[in-house]
Amino acid sequence: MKTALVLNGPNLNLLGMREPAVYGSQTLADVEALCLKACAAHGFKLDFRQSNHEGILIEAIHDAGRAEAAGTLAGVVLNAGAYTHTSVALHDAIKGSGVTLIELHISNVHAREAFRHHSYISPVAKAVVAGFGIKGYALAIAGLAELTQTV
Ligand code: CA2
Repeated sequence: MKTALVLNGPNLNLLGMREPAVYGSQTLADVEALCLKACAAHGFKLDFRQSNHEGILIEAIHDAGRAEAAGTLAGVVLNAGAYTHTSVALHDAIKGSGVTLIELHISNVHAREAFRHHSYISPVAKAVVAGFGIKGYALAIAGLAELTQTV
């Protein structure tokens, strides 16, 4: 059974505590429970993480690239938070690791402020999910199953 890594970036630990109009009222623990269900439905083990530190996210992506090459990881669902719009380092890490990665956003970033319209992740992502609220995590996991299906 392969693992799906769901990686969450800065401030996503605050989910459900502020800005419910944008991000909903469910917490990151609720997101993890939803991901666990989606992974079970698609035959994945779940590795669910959050960090506010760019370097930790980068190292997790490097490790994920090695795990995918070794055949133990299906790929990554990444909500890079605000690093989406700023991080050349994350872009380079994704490209360099060769990992299969789905970019995810809870909100529709294209319907928000102009500074959220550009993503450094999109050019190196296999696919992008945005605007479905936290249900997008389940959709991204289903997408990862679709992308990695061998039969
Ligand atoms: O829509 C998304 O998932 C985002 O990746 C969320 C990021 C934002 O910077 C991106 O533009 C879009 C923000 C994550 C912080 O989430 C908070 C949740 C509750 C309270 C404060 C921040």
